[in-house]
Order: sequence, then structure tokens, then C-alpha cells
Amino acid sequence: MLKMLVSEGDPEAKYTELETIGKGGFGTVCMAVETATGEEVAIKKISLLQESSSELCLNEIQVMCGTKNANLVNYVDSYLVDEELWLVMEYMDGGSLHDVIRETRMAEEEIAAVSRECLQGLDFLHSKQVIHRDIKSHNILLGLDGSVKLADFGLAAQLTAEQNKRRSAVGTTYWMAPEIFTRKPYGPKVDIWSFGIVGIEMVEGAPPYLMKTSRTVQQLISTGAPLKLQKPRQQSAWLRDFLHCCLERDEDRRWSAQELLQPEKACFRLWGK
Ligand code: 3AM
Repeated sequence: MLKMLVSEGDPEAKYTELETIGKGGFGTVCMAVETATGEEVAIKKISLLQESSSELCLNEIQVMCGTKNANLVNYVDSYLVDEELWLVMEYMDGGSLHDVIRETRMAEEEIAAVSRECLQGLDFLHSKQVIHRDIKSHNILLGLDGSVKLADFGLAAQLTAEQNKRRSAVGTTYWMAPEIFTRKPYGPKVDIWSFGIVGIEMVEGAPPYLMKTSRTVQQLISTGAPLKLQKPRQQSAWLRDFLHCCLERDEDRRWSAQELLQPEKACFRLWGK
């Protein structure tokens, strides 16, 4: 299946690699330029030696191919090279939101601007019945031109008319919605919960309960432990309201990306700042 999706040809002839950007459990990400045009790209090289890798890659290519949007890191091409899948995508020269959060405290105007871009990306994904399932600051990439894009679709799930909910517990613990821990069938709103946690990250520099073990966090979130800002009074009512709408435990009452973006809703005041 992977062989049918990838391009033929030699990516090493087409692209000139410049530097390694990062390494992860999956493999490495390099920055490269398309030799003929000078266009900058990022190449994610995923080792296919682990059994689960092929499935994740297939997923990532299928989701990326079908979803082109200004707020998603767009797919360029893919190749099989020895035991690796090379996923060529647009290069984001501003690093990740996680890097920004680690180094500085963001102003509320910046939080609002980043949130709006991310919600536009989520609204687009959800309109295509795709759940990202791993929204966290590490997977939000920035461009020096001010662009903000969602990345890493390895865990994404495509819903269909026959399967309009998912059940498998995937994601990164600190950002995962309660309905995933409690093993309920869940839908796109799990991404909104995760984005609420990103909101707390943007304010405080880390997700709640980061110092606790994954097991403890799982218990805390499933049993309704509070998820709020440590110093709520230092933020505007709009920002608090926004986080509250994202971190609503009841999936039905939690707002959708589309609702959060609506101008007549209170949070829109945050966007207008
Ligand atoms: O290790 P750090 O956090 O510096 O942000 C991603 C991460 O960087 C970066 O590659 C590293 C391993 O995932 N990355 C992933 N996709 C990227 C892209 N399209 C990217 N950097 C730029 N453009």
C-alpha cells in the first residue's frame, strides 16, 4: 500500500540536504532544498523497521494528501529509501510553539493570534472528519512570516459514516481528553480539549500536572481533577472563558472549533484584541 502511494525516483538527486533539525522515536527530520528550484522543505525520515511504523506512515500520508490548508503543514511528496519512508513537507522556519513557550512568556495578544490560526486548522480538519489526536505545542509549527500550522498527522483518524467515533486510547497523556481515558467512544472534540491544554501551556509554560506520572494524570483527569490556570486573575476574562469552553469535561457541551471562531461568541473578543 505504501509503495502505491509514494513517488518513484531518487529524492537524494532531487533535494540537497542541509541540516538535521531534530530526532525522535520515529527517526529524523532534516531541512533540505529542492535542488532545481531552491525551495526549502523538511524531510521526515521514518524508519520502517518497527512493525507499527508502516501503519503510522500510511496514515500520515493519507491524511496529509487529502488535507491542504493554510493552517496545516502541507505535504509535498514521499519516497521509500531503503528501510525508510521519506516524507517531504513544507519547511517551517520558526520552529515549534513548544520552543517559544520554553523560552518566553507569551502576551495575551500572541496567545489569541496563535489560537485563532490553530482553530482554523482544526476547523478544517474536523470539517473533513479527521481527528488529529496529538495536539500539543510540539506539533504546532511556526513560520517567521507569522504563519502557524498544525503538524504531525501520524496519529490522526479519519472518521466515516460507518465509524463516526473512535475508541483507541492514543495521544500524549497530559493533553488527552477525559473521554479517551474513560474509554468512551470519542470524536473531534478531543482535539479541542488538547488545544485547551495548549492554551494553559501558552500561559504557564507547561501543561497541568506535568510533574506527575502519566498514570497519575490519567487518574486525575478521569476523576474530574480541576484543570485551570494557577493564577487566573492575571489573565483577561476572555482568555479564561476561552479555556473554559475548550476544557469542558462534557464532550457535548465542549465547543467546536467552528463555534470558538464565531464572531458573536464571547471568546471572539479575545481574537479582536
Ligand atoms: O526537535 P525540535 O522540537 O527542535 O519541530 C520539529 C522538531 O524540532 C521539527 O523536527 C523536530 C523533530 O520532530 N519539524 C518537524 N516537522 C517540521 C517542518 N515541517 C519541523 N521543522 C520544520 N518544518
